[in-house]
Amino acid sequence: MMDIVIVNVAGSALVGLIVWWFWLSRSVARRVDDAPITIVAEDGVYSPTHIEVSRDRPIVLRFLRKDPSPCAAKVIFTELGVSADLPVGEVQELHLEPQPPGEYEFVCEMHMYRGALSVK
Ligand SMILES: [Cu+2]
Repeated sequence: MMDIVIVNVAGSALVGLIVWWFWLSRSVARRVDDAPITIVAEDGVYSPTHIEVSRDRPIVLRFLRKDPSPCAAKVIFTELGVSADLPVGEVQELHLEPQPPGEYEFVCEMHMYRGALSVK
């Protein structure tokens, strides 16, 4: 009887964690229309991971690569055909053409770093 209770509690906690994770990972989208923010590449993640901008407006993104490993050396916007070299410890500003609404992925060359640009 006690075993079943423990399993249920653990199960609920796990479900809760998964829900929280997905909800959180969507909710941390950062709007960058008015004040460009800096996307930091460190420890295998871009932070923030999810950027939100308005449609049909020029997009300015700043990248700061803190990870010295070659993995983080390049950022690639797959759908947009845009890529940029990221020098270590230096802010690199990227100017993108206005885009129609959609979800645009940005990754490192090995696709270990992953981020999403939402145009709304
Ligand atoms: Cu990489």
